[in-house]
Amino acid sequence: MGVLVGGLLGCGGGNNSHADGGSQRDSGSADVPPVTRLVWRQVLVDSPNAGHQVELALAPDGSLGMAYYRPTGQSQMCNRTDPPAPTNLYDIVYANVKDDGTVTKEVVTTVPLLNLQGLGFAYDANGNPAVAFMGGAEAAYRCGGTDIMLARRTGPSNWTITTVGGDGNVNPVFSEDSAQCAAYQDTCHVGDVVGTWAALAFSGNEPVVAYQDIHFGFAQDDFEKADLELLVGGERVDIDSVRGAGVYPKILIEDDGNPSVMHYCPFVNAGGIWQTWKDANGWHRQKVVPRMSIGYKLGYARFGEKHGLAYYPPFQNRQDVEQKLWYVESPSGMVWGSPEVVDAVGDTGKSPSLAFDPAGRPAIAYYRCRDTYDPRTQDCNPSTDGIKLAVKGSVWESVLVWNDTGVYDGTYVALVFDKDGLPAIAYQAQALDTSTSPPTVVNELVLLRSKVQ
Ligand SMILES: [Ca+2]
Ligand SMILES: [Ca+2]
Ligand SMILES: [Ca+2]
Repeated sequence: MGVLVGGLLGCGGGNNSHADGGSQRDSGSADVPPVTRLVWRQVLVDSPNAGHQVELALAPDGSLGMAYYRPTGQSQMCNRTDPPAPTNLYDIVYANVKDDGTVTKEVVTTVPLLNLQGLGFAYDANGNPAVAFMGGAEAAYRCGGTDIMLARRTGPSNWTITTVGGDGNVNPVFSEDSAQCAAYQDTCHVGDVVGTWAALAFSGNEPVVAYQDIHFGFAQDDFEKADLELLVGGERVDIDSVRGAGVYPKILIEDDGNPSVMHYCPFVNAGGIWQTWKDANGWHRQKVVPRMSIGYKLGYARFGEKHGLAYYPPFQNRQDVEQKLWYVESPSGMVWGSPEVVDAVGDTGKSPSLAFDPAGRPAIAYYRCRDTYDPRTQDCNPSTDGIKLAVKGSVWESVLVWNDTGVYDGTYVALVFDKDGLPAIAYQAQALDTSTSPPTVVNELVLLRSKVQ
């Protein structure tokens, strides 16, 4: 444990629902406590430099699993640039926390990456965890891993890693995409860099992996014309082609076993948040949220037929939308209502993670950057920030779950409901350790467990 544990963890603050990417059975009504009656305790999962882009899931055995990046502090030289340049090495870590607080951690693999751009985490039908990520080989013009990879746990500290794809040469499912791809010099098929923004879900034991194809992966044009690709039914397909889509994807598996993918397109030609899904009639897609800048990451979950999406628009000179937490719901998974503001106090809603509680109420865990709205700054305030949880009964009710002064508590946030139907939140706590010279940044991965007061 790091020297900041006392500072980070010392200040006591206070089913069957599935979080982002999970599926959800109807469970009828259930007794659920008001969010204001929950008390919280911290479990330190990893320190001193852990929790980057953490994803959280309820394991079939009732324990809680997490996958995240942990910088190794090491790098390797890449000769794709002139002069050669170092590429940072990151551990991908799987952590498991049992009810009694026992924490186990395993390094799944170590990958060289230019940027951290997400990972997918889920349990298969046999209860084995799996991680989808960008790794594998370098590309012609890009350093670090440039393939979409899948790691599946086959035993303690034992992971079988396969390459899902090394390039983006797969066919679009939409005929208009095929036409557009052809009009852009066959862009959707060229290049050798895939795997940014990986997402993972299981249809039974069959992995469904969403990821971007960024073609050659170095020019602005490559990102503007990125594809969103999907491994589904053992086959790779292109489900959104040459429009720059596929940022922050989340996958839900519907009752018929087909996927519904929510993803963000930051570019003008298709800007906004899109839903792309398959049913017995084939593939469909629609824009759910109009064009705006969206911050890391999307919350997407369902409860029976009801689907929900949570998102956070950062500063963009649009006071009507920015620096608030938003939610939009669909009763069917196909027709969406109007977006509603969940929380608008200060700069709030970063890293939103959505799950439904056992009564079918949407719940969102997120980071409040500061408690006052000020479009002139995007700096967070460690005194007035913190982890928040909002739950919608008849109206949205939100509580501050945790805020330690001097700590940025919530740089990455993930929510699930545990086997008792109570919310659990994984987050990264970031603080400066001034006992070292020079001071060092400490990134702790913390799991918050709740019980009814
Ligand atoms: Ca590649
Ligand atoms: Ca492609
Ligand atoms: Ca704080």
